[in-house]
Amino acid sequence: MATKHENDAVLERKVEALRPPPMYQVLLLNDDFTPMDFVILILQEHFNKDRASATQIMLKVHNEGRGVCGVFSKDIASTKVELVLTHAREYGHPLQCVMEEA
Ligand code: TYC
Repeated sequence: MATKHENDAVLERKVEALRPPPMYQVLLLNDDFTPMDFVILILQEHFNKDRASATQIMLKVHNEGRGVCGVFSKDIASTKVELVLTHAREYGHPLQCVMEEA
């Protein structure tokens, strides 16, 4: 027979199965060195933004310090962060990209 503790684990698994998976925002952070045009390209290439909305997001980051690029599952968000950071470092820019639970 299952112990009380085992029953708790089974209940928690059932609750988890019903809850939608947690989602994560991917954000860009401002810095003084990354060129504005490079940030716009990042938003177009990695987050599927058109030039107008990429420009808006870049300016929001520039003026307010951070801005949301998109909301994704944990694995996709984490891969986006890694690809953006790799891309930025290849071009020698200090651009920072992070993820946060939405
Ligand atoms: N602040 C940068 C500049 O003046 C532009 C910039 C925007 C950098 C957004 C990073 O995430 C960023 N060139």
